[in-house]
Amino acid sequence: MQTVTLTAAQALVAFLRQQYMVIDGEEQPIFAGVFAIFGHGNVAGMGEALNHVRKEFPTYRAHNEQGMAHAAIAFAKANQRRRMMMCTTSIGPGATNMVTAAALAHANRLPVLLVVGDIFANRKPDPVLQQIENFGDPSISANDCFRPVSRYFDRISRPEQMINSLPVVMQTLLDPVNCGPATLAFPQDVQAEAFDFPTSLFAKKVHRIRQPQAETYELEQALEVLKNARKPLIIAGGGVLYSGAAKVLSAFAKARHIPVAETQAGKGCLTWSHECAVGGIGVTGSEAANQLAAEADVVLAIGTRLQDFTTASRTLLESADKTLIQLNIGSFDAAKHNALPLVGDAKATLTQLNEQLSTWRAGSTWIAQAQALNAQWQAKYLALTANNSQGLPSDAQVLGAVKRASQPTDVVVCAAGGLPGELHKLWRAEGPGTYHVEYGFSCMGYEIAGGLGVKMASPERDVIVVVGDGSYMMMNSELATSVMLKQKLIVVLLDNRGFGCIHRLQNGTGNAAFNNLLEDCAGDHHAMQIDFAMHARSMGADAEKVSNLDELESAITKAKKAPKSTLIVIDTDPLISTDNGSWWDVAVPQVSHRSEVNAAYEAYVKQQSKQPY
Ligand SMILES: Cc1ncc(C[n+]2csc(CCOP(=O)(O)OP(=O)(O)O)c2C)c(N)n1
Ligand SMILES: [Mg+2]
Repeated sequence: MQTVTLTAAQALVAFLRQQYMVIDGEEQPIFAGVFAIFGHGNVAGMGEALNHVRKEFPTYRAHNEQGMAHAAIAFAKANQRRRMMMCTTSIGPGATNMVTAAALAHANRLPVLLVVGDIFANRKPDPVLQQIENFGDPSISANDCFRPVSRYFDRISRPEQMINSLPVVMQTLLDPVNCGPATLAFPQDVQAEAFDFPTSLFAKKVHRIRQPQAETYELEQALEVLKNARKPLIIAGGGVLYSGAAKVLSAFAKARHIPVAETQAGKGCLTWSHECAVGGIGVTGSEAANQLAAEADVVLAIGTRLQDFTTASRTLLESADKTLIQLNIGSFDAAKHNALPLVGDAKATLTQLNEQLSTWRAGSTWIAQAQALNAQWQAKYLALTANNSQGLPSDAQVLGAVKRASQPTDVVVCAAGGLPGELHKLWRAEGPGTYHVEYGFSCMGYEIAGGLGVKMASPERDVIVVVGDGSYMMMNSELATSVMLKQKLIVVLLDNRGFGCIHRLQNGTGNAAFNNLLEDCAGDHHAMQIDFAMHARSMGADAEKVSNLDELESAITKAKKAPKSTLIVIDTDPLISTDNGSWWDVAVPQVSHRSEVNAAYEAYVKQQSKQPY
């Protein structure tokens, strides 16, 4: 057997560089590079291996491990899970800083390779700096925190374990069902240890994502239901985009007269102006989509995990007179909500359905009704996003201005706060790749770091990050990385002086204003006059504060021409959001000394009675 002597870290890097994917008929390396923050635990071993190949396989230094992993995860999402990155950290806090990002990738089913430094496998110098020391089990380290938030977890305690582990890492990262974070806990002594690896481990490997068709029995069941449907509705989730099924869906919906609503992850499957598009679905959806969902007799959910925001906490899709078909590549998802399962790849299975539905299409009155409802919603969109604010603008009005100043090819990026709801309802997405909202984990602090990953994945597009003051304060340091790496972002920061959406939620559950808006917090809120523009400027970005929507539009136009990242701040009203009449299950206290809470509890019980269980 031919062998080559490499350290375990060198072997990892050599292996990753040989993994390819066919994208649009062209072979491309799967790994675009590495985000690394070095420390003890990776600087000597991984650092040496990465430095050696830095020209062909770039390493990027970020400012926060969670941030860099967000960027890597966003990169994978923007590449429809076909290309990705590795992130490596030191042991201890460097590693655990990345646990939140692992959970984010896990919830969103997005691939990322996390290589976290670990304590010595030989245990000679124990306890080392940053070692947690589990008294009863020395095999446990801080990295065991990654287990529940990884799709694959291995601790490499001998270099030769790589030979078996690496192919499983690839299988996990590329499997459309199991896809998510793969974590290698990599003890620092093992990283640096040499082994005679078989050269076959480093042969070029070209991968493809599996796209299985549905099996006959489930397909026939679904066809039977669809052919008898009078009022069918499609819910398109992120799986449609990952499967590359957007075009097929667009043609299918058009030919079959089926309105299409979208989840957060699925938004952009159709352009907003598509004749079957009815907007977002659920708690943050359009009134058109939600009314159609209430009336529909058959709901075909495609590539969605149907989380509570999509189902309005199970009050929207589950009723005796509705049949739910779950077309999903994962049987775990397909079986949810007592649905008729249709297990298969979205593109392959939609193609099968299309072939076998023959001339069937839903009645023309149903699609006409959908179009009429959508027209009403579009009129509401125009009213809500118009530039006519008297006082501070609403989030919706800011989004209207951002949209007017942007191009159809731009990508909007967001994750948490009030903005994702407003975006889902009111952003006119222009097709796949133009809408990137992380709402599986809705993680504050994803926005700017995520924007960086999106920009690295789509250099030809302008990336517009919209972010609240709360999220910005939680994590903003990858703005400096965007300046250093010349990955230009346009960041629009909506400053409503606090956690506006949680303040509204608190109020909606009968609670008093407390600990959300700065003015309701302990301490001297007058002392909190954060100059966000100055802060961004100090990190090398261009920045300005604008005082109205006209200035905002001009500032975006200017930022689009600028060579580097720009942050634009605008003050907004924390009390206004767009109501679509839908319900979200947030547990209200059963007893309270506040009469408002007691009233909210009564209303809560009424809403709960609409849930099936
Ligand atoms: C890491 C993290 N911590 C807490 C939350 C809960 N949370 C959701 S939105 C929010 C407030 C966001 O404030 P801001 O970014 O200013 O947006 P706004 O609500 O004002 O629109 C909080 C605390 C979260 N989603 N993520
Ligand atoms: Mg805020």
